[in-house]
Amino acid sequence: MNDDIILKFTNAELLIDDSAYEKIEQQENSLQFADSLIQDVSGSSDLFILTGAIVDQFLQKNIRNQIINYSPENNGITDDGYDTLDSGNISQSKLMDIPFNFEVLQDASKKSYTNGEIKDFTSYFNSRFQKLKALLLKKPGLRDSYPMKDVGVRDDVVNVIGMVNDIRNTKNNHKIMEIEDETGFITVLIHNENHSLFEMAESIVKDEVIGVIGSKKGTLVIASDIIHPSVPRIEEKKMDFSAVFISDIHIGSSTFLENEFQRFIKWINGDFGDEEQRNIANDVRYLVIAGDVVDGIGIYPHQEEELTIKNIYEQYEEAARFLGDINDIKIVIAPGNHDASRLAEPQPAIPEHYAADLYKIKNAEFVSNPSLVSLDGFKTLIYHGRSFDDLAMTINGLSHQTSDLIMRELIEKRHLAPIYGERTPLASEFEDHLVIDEIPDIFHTGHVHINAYKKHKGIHMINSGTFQSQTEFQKIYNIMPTCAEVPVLNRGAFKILKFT
Ligand code: D5M
Ligand code: FE
Ligand code: ZN
Repeated sequence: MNDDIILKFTNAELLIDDSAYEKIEQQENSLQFADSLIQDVSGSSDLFILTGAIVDQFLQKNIRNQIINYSPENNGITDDGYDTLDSGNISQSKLMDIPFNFEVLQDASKKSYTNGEIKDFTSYFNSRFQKLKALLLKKPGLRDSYPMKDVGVRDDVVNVIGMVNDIRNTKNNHKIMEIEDETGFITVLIHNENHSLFEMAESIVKDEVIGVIGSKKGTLVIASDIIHPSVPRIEEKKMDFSAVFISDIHIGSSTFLENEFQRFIKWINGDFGDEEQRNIANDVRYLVIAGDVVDGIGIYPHQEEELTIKNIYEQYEEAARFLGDINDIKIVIAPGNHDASRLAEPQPAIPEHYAADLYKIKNAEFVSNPSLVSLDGFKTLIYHGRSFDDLAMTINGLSHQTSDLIMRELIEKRHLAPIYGERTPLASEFEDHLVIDEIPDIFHTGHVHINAYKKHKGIHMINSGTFQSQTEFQKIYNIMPTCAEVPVLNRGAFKILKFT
């Protein structure tokens, strides 16, 4: 550790955490940086501990200031191209023409893919286990955990971390769960008289990784506590821009809502809606699309009967005609199960080969499903949501209508597709790319075609509905989509704009 940095903060009577320390130390001129940071935060009387997030905010602010004050091409406010808009209350972010501070933090597109041999399967599960175990080991209750092979020989409290092999109800309505680590396995009983634990265990699924604390009774372990990797409450940052989230456009389908989508494109360009709606549009810097851009071809039997565009290249050409009209907004595009990417997750970005015209759009960025991007410092986890089908089917009380509850489960389990081998095809990679190792500020999903929003421990969890009206398939399953209702994070406030 650099004692001089610590000394500066001690003298300023400020505590700093490890993450803040690392970020400060990484700066080119770390001591000078520490001075400016101390000066910046000294005004806030309620600051108790300086966290990594506060350092990020300071960095962000600094980048902004530099751009606005010093960059020769941004030496003033310009309204070029915005003369058709109501100038009454146009937000600053567009007028100032601040360059996008966009970064791809995690993307599986360019990682090497395996041929799916058995040894890969083993390394895949090992990767999942090790990543989640590392998160669990940080939990206070699990610091003293030990290998499962020792459960038989130790007399003290059972304290282990394992992957769930199987969980089921007994005939007396207790739960029996088998869990495994790299040294062995144990059978755990969750007694139905332990009401809160039993209720919590209702949402445990096969292949997730958990901590178990309990006591031995013969060959069984009676659970007294079960611990998920979970997330701490995150510190909420001030958002000084707006971002729009959509998914499941399904261009090419006869149920694609073309007029509604056209209105949406006009709105995002500031050419549609009342004054308030236009003001929101003028503040938008990012449009994130979480998959199912097109309806695709050969996705389900007899799909061609429901397609107006039967050629995948032409579907993407049509998508490019719509999205190509969007001005000055960064468009982030991830694939879904209807797009022309490999089906197994992680799905690489939509290939340029299929979507040449989309790739020509100046501000378009193509990322994998899932991926983690930074939108002006806001970490956004994008996942189409295929695993929601499995979770809705497996966990009592969860359904396609309550994807906010599903998203909360995924965040707590720190995995985007915890159940292996159901409807969500997962690639047997050497590494499990679906572990949520970084805590996002925004978690954006789609697939279920039904809007949902909840803030969980400071994370904005958004499901962005669809631009496709109810399909024949959805009629059978009584799925009522929320069509053309678009979620917006308007400077941190959640809003829904309707284009019906
Ligand atoms: O999914 C559109 C909707 O249909 C979404 O609500 C999920 C549901 N769906 C799709 N496929 C399945 C399967 N196999 N099981 C259960 N529910 C499903 P989309 O991806 O747009 O076709
Ligand atoms: Fe879809
Ligand atoms: Zn889908």
